Amino acid sequence: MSGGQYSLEVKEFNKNLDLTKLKPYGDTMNDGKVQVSFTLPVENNERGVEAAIQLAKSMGLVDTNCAHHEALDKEFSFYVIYGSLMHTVNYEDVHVQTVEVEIMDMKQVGEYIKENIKREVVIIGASTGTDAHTVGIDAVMNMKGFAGHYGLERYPMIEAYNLGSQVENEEFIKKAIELKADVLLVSQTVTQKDIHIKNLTNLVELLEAEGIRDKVVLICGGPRITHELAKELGYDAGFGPGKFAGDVASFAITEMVERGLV
Ligand code: B12
Repeated sequence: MSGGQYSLEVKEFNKNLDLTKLKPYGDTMNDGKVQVSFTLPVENNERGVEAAIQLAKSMGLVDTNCAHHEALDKEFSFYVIYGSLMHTVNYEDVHVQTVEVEIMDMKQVGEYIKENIKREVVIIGASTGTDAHTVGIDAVMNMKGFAGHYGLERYPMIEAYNLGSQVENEEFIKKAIELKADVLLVSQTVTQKDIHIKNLTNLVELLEAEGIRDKVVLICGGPRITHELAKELGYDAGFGPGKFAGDVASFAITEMVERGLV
């Protein structure tokens, strides 16, 4: 197929795309195809399958079919339901708060600090409260990094301290004061019963009580953390999956300079 023919076909195909009525894409535009999977606390049999299909219909799925079902235990069964979603979303009205900063690579970060801050930047990080997950904070901080992105420990002009997991907020603040930290990184993975909200809020309150909230750049991150949530909770920024040391470092040092924390 020639290039011209191909782009003509793509144009024809996209004609049916209306961003004000966005739908999932399966194999034809606007078919709304989705797959949902869930567990029901009932036996794996025809009745369970029918219950699963009815639930899928109540979610707004039509042309449903049960692609897979299996017993997990005597009284628990797992379902995969395939169908077409009736609902649409107006993509033109979808707005999200994101961290808006020019992302620098490791070398550029070092140069920016030398030029604008003129001393090493101290960054401490931890997974706080009862949270035992370390992989997220390690991904951002460890020398070897994650998914091809080196961690902050490798960055020139950055002194990075990874305190690990299950660090109490009080202990975290004590360490921040002791190390004269410029930037505080908090990782929260467990969100059951909104434990992350309570923990993150408590940290801000303690920092305010110590009178140091305005003197540091405060950043949180984790699989369910968004920039919007972080801002709501009193943080300077929030980072979720797909973000790495470069994103965090770029934001932190730009923020330090903008706020005169140099
Ligand atoms: C590995 C793991 C564990 C390991 C952790 C080992 C370790 N040393 O970390 C162990 C087995 C110990 C564990 C325990 C538990 N776990 Co667990 N665990 C996982 C698992 C499989 C992977 C998490 C992970 O490592 N992701 C990889 C990292 C790289 O991704 P990430 O954290 O999102 O990090 C990225 C970004 O979010 C961001 N980021 C993260 N942190 C930060 C911080 C900053 C400052 C910044 C800028 C960015 C940033 O950068 C990273 C790179 O892009 C997940 C399920 C899953 N597949 O995700 C469950 C999961 C997180 N665990 C879960 C649970 C419930 C638990 C337990 C409570 C289970 C139990 N009942 O005992 C305990 C928790 C105990 C405790 N006190 O915390 C649930 C959490 C549910 C929830 N929403 O609350 C999950 C989702 C599993 C599930 N589906 O139920 N777990």
